[in-house]
Amino acid sequence: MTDSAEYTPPKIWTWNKASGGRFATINRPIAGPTHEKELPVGRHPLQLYSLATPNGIKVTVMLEELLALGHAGAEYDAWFIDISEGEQFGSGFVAVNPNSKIPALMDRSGPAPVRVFESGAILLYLAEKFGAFLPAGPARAECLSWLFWQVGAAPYLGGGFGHFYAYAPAKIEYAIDRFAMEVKRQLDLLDRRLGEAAYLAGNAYTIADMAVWPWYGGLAKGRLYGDSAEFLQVQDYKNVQRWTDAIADRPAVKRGRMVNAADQLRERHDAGDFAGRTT
Ligand SMILES: N[C@@H](CCC(=O)N[C@@H](CS)C(=O)NCC(=O)O)C(=O)O
Repeated sequence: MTDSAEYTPPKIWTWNKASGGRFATINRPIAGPTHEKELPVGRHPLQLYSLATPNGIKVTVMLEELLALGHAGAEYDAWFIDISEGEQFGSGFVAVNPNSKIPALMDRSGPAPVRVFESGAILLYLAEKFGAFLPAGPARAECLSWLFWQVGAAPYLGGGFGHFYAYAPAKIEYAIDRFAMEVKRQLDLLDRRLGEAAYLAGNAYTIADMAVWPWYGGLAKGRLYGDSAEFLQVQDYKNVQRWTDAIADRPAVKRGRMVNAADQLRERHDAGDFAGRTT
């Protein structure tokens, strides 16, 4: 990396391993496995390979919500994937998610295992499999619109704002300004929508809320990116605050947040694993 603010890109980009910043050690310009490693398989129909990041929490919350509704087929084993150690590049993990990112799900309930990757796709797969948290009729379109909005919008929050505000090796005003503006716009968008309806798709809590809450609810409560809550003045988004609190109160959300967290429940294999634990 050059220190100069006046960086002129070379004709051909080459991989400079010393590019710096948090996560520099796991970023690389090629896909595929770096090493051979099989994944463990537990006794339940669903095998989740994940970590309690905002993307990971979406799925563990959904699974806990399904179990709370009585869907016994949603029982799952959740395995801890340490992305800081490069476990997402093991051959077994890459076979479940060729994109090498958590969360990744293997459904072993049928005659042949089905792999599902991308958190939005996993939420939709589970909602359709169990007929839950995805409304019918016009609310379905609204739900899918917000679900797809989230998977498109979050990289501006995490990869854009979060990266340049908290993780980049240098504070670059242009980059922080650009992404702070976009994230404030996103928060305002959500605030306006949540001023019209209790939840993103309407009156009911759906997979759209499960996708958006870990990111924008986390941001609204100061759980992401250092001092960003003050920097972005997140308390001003009153409807986002109300919605964030309502979802945080759900028992399944409290359980889902603990799963695959290094300091909580690294692995989850049974409902009894939560006993005696609090968020
Ligand atoms: N679009 C993906 C993003 C998943 C993602 O970025 N996962 C991160 C953790 S939150 C990860 O596994 N990073 C490891 C890496 O990039 O090597 C999704 O929604 O599932």
